[in-house]
This record gives sequence, C-alpha cells and structure tokens, in this order.
Amino acid sequence: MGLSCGLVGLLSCGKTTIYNAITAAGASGFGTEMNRSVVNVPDQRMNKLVDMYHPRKVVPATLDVVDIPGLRTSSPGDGHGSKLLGHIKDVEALLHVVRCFEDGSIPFAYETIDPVRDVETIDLELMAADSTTIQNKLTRLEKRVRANDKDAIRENAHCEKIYAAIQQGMPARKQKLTAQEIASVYECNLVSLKPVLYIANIKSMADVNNRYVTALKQIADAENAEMIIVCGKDEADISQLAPEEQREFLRDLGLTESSMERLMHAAYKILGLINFFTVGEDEVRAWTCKKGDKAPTAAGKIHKDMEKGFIRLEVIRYEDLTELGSEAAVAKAGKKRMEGREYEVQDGDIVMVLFNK
Ligand SMILES: Nc1nc2c(ncn2[C@@H]2O[C@H](COP(=O)(O)OP(=O)(O)OP(=O)(O)O)[C@@H](O)[C@H]2O)c(=O)[nH]1
Ligand SMILES: [Mg+2]
Repeated sequence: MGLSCGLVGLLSCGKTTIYNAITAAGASGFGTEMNRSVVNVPDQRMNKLVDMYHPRKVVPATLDVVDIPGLRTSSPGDGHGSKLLGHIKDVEALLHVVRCFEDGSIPFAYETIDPVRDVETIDLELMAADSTTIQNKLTRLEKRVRANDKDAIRENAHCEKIYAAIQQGMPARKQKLTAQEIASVYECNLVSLKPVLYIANIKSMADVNNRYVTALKQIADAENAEMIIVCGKDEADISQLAPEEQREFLRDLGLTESSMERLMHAAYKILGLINFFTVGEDEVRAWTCKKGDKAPTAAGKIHKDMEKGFIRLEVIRYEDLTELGSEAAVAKAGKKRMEGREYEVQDGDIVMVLFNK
C-alpha cells in the first residue's frame, strides 16, 4: 500500500468536496462512512521513461487518500470524536481542510467563518486523544520506573514533558521534539504529531486573497507547514471531465495544475518524499521513499527480500539516461554507479538491486 493521507476538518467544511476534487471519485457528501481512494502520483519523468522503453506495464507511485467524516463541535476537546480519531491514527499525514469562504446558504459547523478558531478546535480534539494515549503509556511504565529501569525512566520523562506541553495547548508536532523524545512516544502514534498540510477551501477564485485565506496562511507559516488553496466545488466538478477538458477549465480558473497535482507536491514536501524508478521492457515503475533512506531501505520498498539480501545498487540518473539516450550510453560515459548499503537514494535515481535470494 502507498503512503496515506487523511482529510480532517470541522463538520461540513468541505472534506468530501475536496476529496472528490483530488481523487475524482465522485463520492456523495451524505452519510457518515469513510471514503478511500488510491490516486496515481503524477510524475512527468514517467512519460519520458515510457517513451524510451515501451514497457508492457506502467506503474506510477500512488497515494492513499482517506476522507474522514467531520468532527462534531458540540463540546470540543472532550474526545467525543474518538472513533473518528481512530481512522486518523492510520494515516501518515493530515490534510486539514478549513472553510475559507462566506455563504450563509451552505451549512457549516458554525455560523461564522474563522480559520483560527477552526484549526484550534481540531487541534484540541487531536490533543485530547493524545493526552489519553500518553496517560495510558505512563500507567504502563509505572512498574518499570519503580524498579529503576533506566529506559523506562527516560521514556517516562519524555512522555511527561510532551504531556505537559499538550496540556498547555501545544500539539506535539509544534513541540520541536528531539529524535529521542519522538522515539519515546513512537508506539503511541500521536495524532497531534502527524505532519499537517492545510487546505483552504474557497468558493471561487475571487476568494484567493480573502482575509480567511490570509489567516490560514499565517497559521501554516507559523508552524512551517504547507498550505494549498482549492476551489472545492468547481475543482470537484472539473475532476469529472476528460483530461483535455480539465486543463481548459483549470486555465479558465487561472490554474496551471489540478488540486491533485498541487496537493501531491505539497504532500511530498511535508513528508520529505522522493521518487526513484525501476525500468525495463516489462515494466516502468515509480517508487516512493523518504529523503535520506539508505539503499537497502529503498530496495525494501520493491521487495522485502531485496532489503534482507541486499548486495548493491546499480544507479543511473534520470537526467543522464534521457540525455544520452540508453543505459549502454550512460555506462559508456562512465556514469553508471555501483552503490553500497550507506548510499542515500536520490530523487530521480533509476536503480537495479543486486541481492541474495
Ligand atoms: N459552493 C460551494 N459549496 C461547497 C464548497 N465546498 C463545500 N461546499 C458545500 O458545503 C457542503 C458540505 O460539504 P462537504 O464536502 O460534504 O463537507 P464535509 O466536510 O465532507 O462534511 P462532513 O463529512 O459532513 O463533515 C456541501 O453542501 C457542499 O456542496 C465550495 O467550494 N463551493
Ligand atoms: Mg464528508
């Protein structure tokens, strides 16, 4: 399964609308069920590779997008949305949709529009869930702490610190945690630690610079997060058209990329992801890994056996291949490399894994 992102936000903020814009799934906004789609990650480089190899099969990288029904706001922070929060645990990044347009005729959780309040409300829910999770962990640690277990004492201290900051209203993702602190709460899978990408849902392009969008941008900037602006309803309609028509309508809106493409770029950025490729006449395929992943880890994305029995990686650069025209030409130019276990796979690497079966 690919990487997964979950749409969260207040009741009726436009999650399902944005979900449809991103996935072209045409899901109905009614009902309280979760929607889930796998979308292909657009990567222009794939087209070039396909032209070169004419493979029997083309497999792009994918992203799982999950549409989670809205959190009720009746009594924010009481953990009421805990069932929904269970779904949030399963995703790697949160796409936080915020209503950024005024229209009294479209129902919404509140009567007014206020991105600051909305973001705080969702953060409160996330932190309420995390408070419970951390408390449970602290209870589990008690015995070992009393027995003077060093690891338990360290984990206990980290948990106490994170818990205290959450009580002060600071989501874990904003706490500038050290790698050790993160390791101590790893098994808690804290929802307020998940990276957030903000999506400003607007009604028309006239809203692009409205005060709500500006307020949300300030929130995003303050926590070094990404924000994309999506004209929810219009882009959901456009996603149902044929690809050529889509471009035309997007241009009319003043957009060069679809909301899905904008989202992908931002999601790759917040999650620090890169694509590498495997090529051949059988298959041209894009794979996703984290920036900084070493060669065996990246190989493990292709097959677990390749990670276990990893010997080395043959690497050529996408740019070299497309410039020189063939793998043989790249090798002749001395640009085919052999890399070992310590090599960090780079965006645009074309790899072949040598491994012990
Ligand atoms: N005109 C317009 N209407 C929108 C837009 N975004 C959402 N809406 C409307 O707002 C209402 C709620 O949108 P949904 O996408 O269902 O909201 P939601 O966040 O999925 O709602 P819940 O899942 O119930 O929390 C629907 O009637 C949408 O048609 C938009 O960009 N423009
Ligand atoms: Mg919905």
